[in-house]
Amino acid sequence: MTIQSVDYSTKIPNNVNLAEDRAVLRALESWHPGYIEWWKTMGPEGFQDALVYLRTAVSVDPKGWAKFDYVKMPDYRWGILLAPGEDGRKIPFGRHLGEPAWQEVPGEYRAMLRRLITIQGDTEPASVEQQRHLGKTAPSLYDMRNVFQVNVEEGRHLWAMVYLLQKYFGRDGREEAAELLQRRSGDADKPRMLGAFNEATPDWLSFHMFTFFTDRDGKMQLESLAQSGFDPLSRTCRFMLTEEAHHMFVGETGIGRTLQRTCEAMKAAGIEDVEDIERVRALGVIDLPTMKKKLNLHYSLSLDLFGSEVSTNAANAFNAGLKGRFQESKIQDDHKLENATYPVLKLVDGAIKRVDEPALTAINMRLRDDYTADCQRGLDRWNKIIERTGVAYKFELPNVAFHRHIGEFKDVLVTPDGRIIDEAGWNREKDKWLPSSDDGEFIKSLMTPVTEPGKFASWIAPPRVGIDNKPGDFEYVKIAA
Ligand code: BYC
Ligand code: FE
Ligand code: FE
Repeated sequence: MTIQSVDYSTKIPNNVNLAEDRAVLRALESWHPGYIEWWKTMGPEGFQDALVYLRTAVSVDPKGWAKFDYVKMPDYRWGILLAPGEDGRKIPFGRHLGEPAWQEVPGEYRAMLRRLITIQGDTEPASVEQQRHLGKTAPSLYDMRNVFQVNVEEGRHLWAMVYLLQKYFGRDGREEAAELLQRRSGDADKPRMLGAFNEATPDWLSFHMFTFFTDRDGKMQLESLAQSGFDPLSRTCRFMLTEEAHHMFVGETGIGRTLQRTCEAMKAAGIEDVEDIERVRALGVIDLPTMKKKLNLHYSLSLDLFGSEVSTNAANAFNAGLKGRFQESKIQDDHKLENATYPVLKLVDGAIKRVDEPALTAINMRLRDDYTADCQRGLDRWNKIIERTGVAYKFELPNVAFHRHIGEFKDVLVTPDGRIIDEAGWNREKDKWLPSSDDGEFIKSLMTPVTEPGKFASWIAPPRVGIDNKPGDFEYVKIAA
């Protein structure tokens, strides 16, 4: 199997031989100006002329696929890159298990597949829109470069889905591609498709929580789609996952550095009581209870992205061989799930209980469980950072029924420790569990930009190593005068 190198001779870098696929190349080229227009109006505000030290994908070889250089974001080479095909790949699950993977869209599944690809595509520009103001309050040039890197790669993920739509779905695909540039995050008339992508990302604490929790939903969904029997989707998602790892790194280390800074400042000031919020805030750092509230918010919003616990959509997509489970090939079962069950958390007579459901309809729940376990491993690493500083505090994930808008628990009010309460109780306590407007104001007060190379805002520690092994005072962004 050969790894196809990337063709930079066409306007759109690609490893899918676009130069000889004239119809698709034309469709993409006519979509391109609208994309650039979208990027300039909805992408990072105030930094379109800045030179940013970005990585660009130049191959799909897992070792060394990226090249780093200064680039103005609107000139970024957004490419169409698919992981190499596997000779003789078979559909790994569902009713077509063992049949050759499809290289074209199976007619009977066309609508379902188009919907999955469109939803995936819609989240990518949405996140760029949500993050467009962050450059102006970046705590360092290093962090500013990271948000821009995430943004250009989410832009590339949109290209990836648009390529699939235009190549495989004809006129409908071109219409979907056009609409992906028309919806807007948070817009009352034409919002983005999924809830969490219409929420604001008002500050850097939210950005880091978002890249930890919501990009991790991206990872789980892409892993499931990477199993797809529709081979072009599988290969596309496999390459996207290599980029996704950096997004989660930005979130995990961003929060880790914030924790580090807060705990060290508390220790230096001799503050033992984590709840002594006023004194901690006076140090110019973010208190741990406020960070916990942001964690509660972003985790619960991200859980909603898994859909309902019991879902016939999910069962149909699995049966059809379009969307599998996390690490499908490593699971020891029949990969058809016709007779299997899976324990699902449900509301039974006013209590949260585990109930066995047909495993097929519980596909979303299973992926969500795998997601929760993955999140927990990240929390364990954060808790080690806190522990090493000697501060007595631990992050925990809230109960999955807490603050939900989709699925089994959307109509009940539940505390972070899983007790169902009434509305009066919720209103009394909710500011202890979710960021209040006061918390938002406080965080905002810390979001003053720091643009001197090697310097960092008061509330976040420097990273241990630079991007691309650059020294601490490297000028990651050259801001246009
Ligand atoms: N908000 O059967 P149900 C990423 C709708 S993130 C609004 O429960 P299903 C990224 C649903 O559409 C990954 N509506 O759920 C991260 C359906 O409507 P219809 C994005 C929702 O279909 C950071 C109805 O409710 N990729 O990449 O099994 C930065 C019943 O649905 C929501 C994907 O999500 C919601 N949260 O599962 C950048 C993968 N949830 O059909 C990027 C593709 C459900 O009755 N999408 N509904 O009109 C899917 O696999 C599925 O569509 C979902 C929903 C998992 C999202
Ligand atoms: Fe993405
Ligand atoms: Fe991402």
